[in-house]
Amino acid sequence: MNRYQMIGGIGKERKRPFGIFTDQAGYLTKSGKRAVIPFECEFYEIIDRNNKTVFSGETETFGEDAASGDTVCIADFTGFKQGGEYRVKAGGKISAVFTVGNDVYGKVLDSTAKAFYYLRCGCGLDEKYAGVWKHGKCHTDKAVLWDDRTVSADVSGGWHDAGDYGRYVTAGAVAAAQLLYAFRLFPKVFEDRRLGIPEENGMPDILAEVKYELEWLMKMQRSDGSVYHKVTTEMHAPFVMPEEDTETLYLFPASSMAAADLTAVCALAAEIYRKYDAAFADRLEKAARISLKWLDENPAFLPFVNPDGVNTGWYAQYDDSSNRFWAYAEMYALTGEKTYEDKLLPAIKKQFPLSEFGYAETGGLGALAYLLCGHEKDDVAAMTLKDEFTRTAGYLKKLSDKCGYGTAMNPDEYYWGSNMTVLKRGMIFAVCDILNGTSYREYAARQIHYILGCNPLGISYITGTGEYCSRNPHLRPAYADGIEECIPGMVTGGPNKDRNDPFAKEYIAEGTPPMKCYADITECYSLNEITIYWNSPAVFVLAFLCDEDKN
Ligand code: 9MR
Ligand code: ZN
Repeated sequence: MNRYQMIGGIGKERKRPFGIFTDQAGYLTKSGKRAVIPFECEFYEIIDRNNKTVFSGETETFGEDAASGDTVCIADFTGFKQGGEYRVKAGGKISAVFTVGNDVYGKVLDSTAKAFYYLRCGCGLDEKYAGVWKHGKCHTDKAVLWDDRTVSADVSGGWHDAGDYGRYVTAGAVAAAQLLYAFRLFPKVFEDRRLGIPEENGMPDILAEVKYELEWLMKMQRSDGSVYHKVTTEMHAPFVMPEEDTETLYLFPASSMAAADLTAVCALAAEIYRKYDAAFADRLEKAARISLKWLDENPAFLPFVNPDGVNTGWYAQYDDSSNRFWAYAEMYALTGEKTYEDKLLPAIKKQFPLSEFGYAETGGLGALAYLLCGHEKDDVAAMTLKDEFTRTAGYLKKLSDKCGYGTAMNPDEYYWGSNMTVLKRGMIFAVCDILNGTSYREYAARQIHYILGCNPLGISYITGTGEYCSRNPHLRPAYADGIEECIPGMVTGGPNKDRNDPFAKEYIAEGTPPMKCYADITECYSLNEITIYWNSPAVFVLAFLCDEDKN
């Protein structure tokens, strides 16, 4: 059985229950509050749990929205500041329930952060932490070298990448780095935050969780500093629990992206963990230095090519310059050694995007490392990097204003994992807000509002959050555990106009507006999968919104 014949026949989606769209977690008392009404109407009301009208107003006409194909009106109730649980009512339709208050995103932040625990590999999930979603130890066998079947190594640990059970270095390093930056920029949000996961040396839980991935990443490093690109089975497992996936694990060849990303995330982590666990920080720094040496000695791009017949993820890249830039930037940030700065400065020539926080394009992570570091900086370079964030945020702000649902996206950008793009753009707004003082906060919030239900399907794309949310993600344990309630806190990929899987093609008619090319159906892996690097930008933006200092 493979990805294409998983469950047997395509199911039907649940009926969409709401006709007016809001963030189903809610709105901070002081912040902007907008509901989107996908039809023309003049007035709206806010009703409380007893159906009593507590606020009303006139809608604003937005007109035709290209990405959804809807003609929309906006109910802007920013002026309503009374804490409680409400719905919006207009034209005989209602919205899902939402909260107005001062801590509306804390719970969803907890669940999106804890999602990583549920994806842990190489251990069992204990009932104490995982509750009904506990499971046995998985993927603990040694992995065999793809290129030399006589050699095997222990690379157990880390997080399952996604709905599949593969573990991929570039994806893992970037997800870990986004979480580490969330901690670094919003430490107060995480310092006392208990996620209900095993504790580590008295460090904040978010760091304990990321440590689990970092330990695995270091196992993927070879003694010469090169780094295996991924460890997976030959073919994706069928829809079974992780402990039932006992096919041979393979270690696939090294890539220069893997070496660079490992260097970068270990250098970043070395600084952050020193305060909590000096021995771990020393190991991270050593690992970073070994891989950096390998990068220095191997300046040519070393691609990863999925061998014939292997159907697990590829994470293909055709250039590694943004990854190398990120590696040198983090090493400079960690050590202040000029040789690293000399290597990173020439890279700021814009042959790759400097504000991207992606699993492949990592220029924005390098830019953050340099801008936030405490060492002496080249003024022109620092200005260039900061300007790039500002320019990008300015451009994205315009996109958001042009969209009825407030996403900072062009209508043609809803491709596989579009929710990640929305959230990464939320990160850019948040970063800009931090670098420039406050002016983009509302735009960051709008990206979260869209993810949590202010979208033309009225669905919250985060499992377990909201009255109507993704419930059937393409996530093996979530299907195989037989438990009705889905593992919470998982960000699904979202609308994909290209409908890159046969089930999506069957279920969603050609010509459907991009923002509506989604279905909450397990089989639709190009719409409804989850991944660690779709969750990590959600954690980042939610942490930004939870940071009282930034409110
Ligand atoms: O997230 C990736 C998406 O951007 C690509 O378009 C897609 C096809 O190459 O692959 C996605 O990554 C998948 C990875 O290869 C394996 N694990 C699941 C990932 C999410 O679908
Ligand atoms: Zn596993």
